This record gives sequence, C-alpha cells and structure tokens, in this order.
Amino acid sequence: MAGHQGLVGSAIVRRLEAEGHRNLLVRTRQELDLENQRAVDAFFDDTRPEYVVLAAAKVGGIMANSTYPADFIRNNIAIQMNVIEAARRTGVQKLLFLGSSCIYPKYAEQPIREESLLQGALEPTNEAYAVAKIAGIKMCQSYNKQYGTNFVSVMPTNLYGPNDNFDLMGSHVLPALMRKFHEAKETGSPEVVVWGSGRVYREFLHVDDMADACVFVLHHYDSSEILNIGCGQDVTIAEVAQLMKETVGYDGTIVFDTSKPDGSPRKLLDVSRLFALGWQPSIDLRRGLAETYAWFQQHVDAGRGLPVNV
Ligand code: GFB
Repeated sequence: MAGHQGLVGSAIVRRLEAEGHRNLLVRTRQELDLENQRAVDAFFDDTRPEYVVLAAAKVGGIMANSTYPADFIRNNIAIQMNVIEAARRTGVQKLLFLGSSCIYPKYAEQPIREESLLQGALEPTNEAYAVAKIAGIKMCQSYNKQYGTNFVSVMPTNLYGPNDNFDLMGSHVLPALMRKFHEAKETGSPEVVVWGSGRVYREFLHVDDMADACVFVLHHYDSSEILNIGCGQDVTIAEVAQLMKETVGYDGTIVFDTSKPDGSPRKLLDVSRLFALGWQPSIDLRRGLAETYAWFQQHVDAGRGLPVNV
C-alpha cells in the first residue's frame, strides 16, 4: 500500500483492516522515499508484495496545481516509474493505480465516459498533474500489453473525508470551505470568501466509498480499460458552499472572489461501467460532510492539528 497516510490510502487501510487483513505492507515517507528508485527496488526485493495499491501521489487543489506544476509532474512520474517497474520486476499479481478525473479533456462531453481520454485539450490549471496521471495509465496499459501484467487504473472523481489536506493554499475545495466556515463561526467573522464564480460543477465522493470501490475493483475487475469511480451526481460550488455553511452551523454571508480561477466548468463522470459491474456508493454528500466535520472538530479540539501536507 503506497500512500497509506493520505486521504485515499488511509481509507483503504481502514477498510482492509476492518475486513481482517493483518498483512498490509506500509511505510512512511521517512522510511521509504518512493521517488528514490534504489530504495523502492530494495523494498520490493525485501518484502515481495503480492498486491500493490498505488495511492501515493503529489496531490492538491486548484491553487497548488497552478503554482507548482513542475513538482506535480516530476514527483508523480517518478513515483509511478519506480513503483510500477518494481511491481513488474518482482511479479506482483495485481496493481491498482489511482488516476483522477482531471485526466479528461476540459470540454469532454458530460457525463464523461472512459473513452474521452486523450480526445481533447486538458484544463490548464492542472495540466501537469493530468499529464503525469495519463503517463501512469499508459504505463499500466503498456505493461499489461508487453509483459502480461494485471495493472488496473481507476479514475476517481473529487474525493473528501478524514485525513484530507486542510491547508488553505494547498487543499481541495471541501476541506478549504470546512475550515473557512469553521474558523469564521469561531471568530464571529461576518463573511466567508469562496473562490471563483461558484457556478462551476463538481462531483464529490466520500473517501470511504472510494475505498469500498477500490476493494471491489481489486476483487472483481481485471482489465486494461480505465474505470471511472464516482457517484454520478454533481453540484455547483455555490450549492456545496451553502451545504457546508449549514453543516458547520455558520450564519454569516458567502462572498465569491472571481479573481480566483474556476478551473474546469464541469467534470461529472459517467459511472455506468462501474455500476454495471455491481458497485454503488452509500454515503450521500450531506451525511458525508456531517461525518467529516465531526472528524475535523475532534482533531481541532484534541489540539492535534490538521493535516496540511501540501
Ligand atoms: O477542489 P478544487 O481545488 O479543484 O476546486 P478542481 C474546485 C472548485 O472550487 C474551483 C472552487 O472552481 C475553485 O475555484 N473553490 C472555491 C475553491 N473556494 C475554494 C477554496 O477555498 N479552495 C479551493 N481549493 N477551491 C483539482 C485539480 O481541480 O481537482 C487536481 O487541480 C485534481 O488536479 C482534483 O484533479 C481532483 O476540481 O478544480
């Protein structure tokens, strides 16, 4: 399990441990630098994993992606190169590679089918990250073709939940808004600033549903064809800001800062392929936000601080 301290990786570990798995191989970033090929090779030689979940990645929201494109492309390509090749070399039975919905063209037909990959230009705010993830998909497909490996790629929609990144400049929209509304409530601030026009659409999936889908895919899906993971419904940023305001219990005003980028106008995934295989999400957005806010408050109250690794 690469990336076990991140949003997705930690959810998959929680899920597998709840199922009784006691043989998970995890390493912190200090113990194993996935950008270091020699270290990755030595780890695979020593431990010989049977299954690999590649959830380690340099990720971030719209601002981090636009500000640090070189980091996003280099870091992710390095991790993918090292882990995918080591998995092939040591005979890993199955590898699950996590992509992202931002790999699809900016103006892809909605909802976005898997076939839209490489059919048009990418959204500029996250092009570098998307190109790295597309390279990962193509590596998995090429390895399957050339070496007969079973390397599967899934494309999650925007995810949220416990262990998210709550740093305001690095995070995605939901953790940022949760923190902004919470702090505004605590300090009695009259308004909360939401970036962009508020009119663009996003689809959100709770990370526990994502973990459930990943375990489902590990059991039931063996194909080089990429597979979308989402809930099939999206909302505007203005709607989700309102929902977050209610979740947190804030009664001030929402202000939109249109000097900040909107990013992609819409990226609703077509999840019919996944649903036809027999998987469905179970946590709706209202409940997911309430549960995540409860987690957030526990962390703030316990003085443990919030994850801010950009
Ligand atoms: O979640 P987010 O950063 O990522 O932004 P993307 C989604 C939308 O929310 C954008 C707006 O239109 C933002 O302008 N937004 C409003 C905010 N207020 C805020 C705020 O306080 N913080 C943030 N971050 N956004 C990312 C990609 O795109 O999505 C990644 O950059 C990745 O590559 C990820 O694919 C899933 O959905 O725009």
